[in-house]
Amino acid sequence: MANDDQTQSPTLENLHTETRSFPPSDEFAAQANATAELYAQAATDGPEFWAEQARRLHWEKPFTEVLDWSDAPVARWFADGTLNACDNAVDRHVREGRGDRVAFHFEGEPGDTRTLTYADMQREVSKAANGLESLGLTKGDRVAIYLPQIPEAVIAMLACARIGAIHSVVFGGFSAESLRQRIDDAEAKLVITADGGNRRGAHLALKPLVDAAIAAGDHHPEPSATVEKVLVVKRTGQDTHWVEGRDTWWHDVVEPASEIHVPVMVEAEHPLFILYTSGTTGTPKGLFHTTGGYLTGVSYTHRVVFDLKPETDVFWCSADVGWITGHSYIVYGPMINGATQVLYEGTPNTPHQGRWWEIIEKYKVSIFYTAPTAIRTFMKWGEAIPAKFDLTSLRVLGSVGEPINPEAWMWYRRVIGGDRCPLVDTWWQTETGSIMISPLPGVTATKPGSAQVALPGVSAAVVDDHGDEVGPGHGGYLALTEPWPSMLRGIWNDRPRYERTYWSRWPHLYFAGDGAKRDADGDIWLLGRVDDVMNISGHRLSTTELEHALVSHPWVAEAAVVGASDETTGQAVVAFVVVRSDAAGADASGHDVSVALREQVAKEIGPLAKPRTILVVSEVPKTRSGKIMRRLLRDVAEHRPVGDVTTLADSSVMDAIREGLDSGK
Ligand code: 6R9
Repeated sequence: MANDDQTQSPTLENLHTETRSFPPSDEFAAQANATAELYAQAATDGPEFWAEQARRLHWEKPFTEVLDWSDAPVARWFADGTLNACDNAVDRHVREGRGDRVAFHFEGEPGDTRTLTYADMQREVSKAANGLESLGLTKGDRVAIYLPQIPEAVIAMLACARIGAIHSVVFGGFSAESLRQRIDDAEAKLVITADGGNRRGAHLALKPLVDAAIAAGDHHPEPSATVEKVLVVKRTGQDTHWVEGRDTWWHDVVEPASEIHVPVMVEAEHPLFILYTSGTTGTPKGLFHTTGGYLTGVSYTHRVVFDLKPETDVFWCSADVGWITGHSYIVYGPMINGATQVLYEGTPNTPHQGRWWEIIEKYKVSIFYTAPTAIRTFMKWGEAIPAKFDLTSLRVLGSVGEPINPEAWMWYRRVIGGDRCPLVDTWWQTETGSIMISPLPGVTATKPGSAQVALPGVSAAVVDDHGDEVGPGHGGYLALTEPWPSMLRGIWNDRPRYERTYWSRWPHLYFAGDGAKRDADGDIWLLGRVDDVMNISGHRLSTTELEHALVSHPWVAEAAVVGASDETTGQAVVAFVVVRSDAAGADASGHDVSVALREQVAKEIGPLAKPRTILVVSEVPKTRSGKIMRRLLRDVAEHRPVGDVTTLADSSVMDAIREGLDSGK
């Protein structure tokens, strides 16, 4: 969310410098989809560059208009063209002779598998689209999808797109109350769910949460006014309460439906989906994306950032389809590009800590896209685990979701990528729809910890409080300076909030909410959300840089840093660290760890950044999408009762941290 405090100096104290650099190999560069000329071409062509990318899609009616920015900050791209997202992601491949290519190798957590070719996908989405229409759904209706990570989640999204309905996927880990909020805000007519999913070897029920969400309850005296039907996929086979007349089985509606369905062509600006993202305050924002521009952005970036060769690569994005990463880099980008993918239902340590590496070996995954939080977890488990598997099929690695610590980057590159794979750190947001800042494999010499450069066609800047660009070596705020096709078109039903949140800080600049710096080479470093900036004795320090410094110590697997108010220094650094299981010399009392890590920070950043307090914990609290919840740690550091923990992936983490503190650590 936008930070309204305009008084702070934007200059961050950036003392960490990175000298390691990994230029692309000649072999990789020779075959890469991206070339250095792309930057020059995009700069010369302006919006026409995007029109060229958009023409790779299949348009029923080709567009003649490119960008209409007259109603800024709501853009219209390719507005007089018509197309269908599902037709582009599925039917087109069958039409053009690629029907036998595998679209998904699905792997359930219990070990069940399913292979779906593009021709299979066409049959499945057609039946599902006919099923949805038989339930009375039509163009423009909203559908809430609350499913585990199973093929039906992808099929349901694409079936909505096929009939012009707007999907709103709610991550299966969210509570009934969160689901209800999202159903109400979008006025969803249908909820698609499952009896349950598989999680850590157990059956996790979903349908009871849908029942609770729709019914009257503590927060809602009335039942949902909009939901007419609930469509239920049978996944686990567990007992399920049934509301006659409202609930129907997916297999009863979809299985008997016809395999023939003509996709409903929509205008380029027809909304494709709503996806809710939590702000730091207030209700979740229903960000929405439209069809033509979004599909252009995700397919272009997927092709150039991951160097996809659809005939030979196997792509695996480990995100959940309930997040933007799953929307853009499981469903729409890769499928438009005709990729073969892995879809995995479960957790990385079920039934053992090598499950992901086993999957990479089994399906010969060649492009792997995951999050720093996962990498740090694997570092904690130790490199002996991935060493047991053959990972030589890998050729490109990607990271997304948070700044990746240089040491985690180096570990990912060496242990998983065998020192051979280009590693792309991709910065983007639900709002941006597709990757905005990233190295290009085969072109960019990569630098551990930095997302580096705006993609060809994207205009990013690091600016100060006045919106003026800072020079090399300086910090400020990340802004995007020109409209791009996959930009959000707004917050559902709330244009004022859209303008206020993203466009009010500086005129004509999109405020991303992230701190950033330019290093001496002009490369961009992301420094976390601006609310995560600390002010220590008048020096502005980024929590991210401190965390990088801590994680660069061999004992530390993970670190979360917050600023706690301090009478002397204004704020003081409090660090929560997870010690690696193989850390030799770390004393369990935390005493030696504190001494060593304070020195480490002094050495890497400077004495003023030395943490006042270092607390050794077993885990740091994270949201379900893997972002550290510093707000809760700040409550602990400032001895306040801990705030709302409902969006935590595991709420017991905070109890454990509290208990650790109370027992004198
Ligand atoms: C795709 C996604 C967006 C926020 C964003 C930033 C952080 C994402 C990052 C990164 C540093 C990266 N973020 N990728 N920070 N380096 N490579 O995560 O979307 O869930 O909307 O989060 O995530 O803070 O503003 P979303």
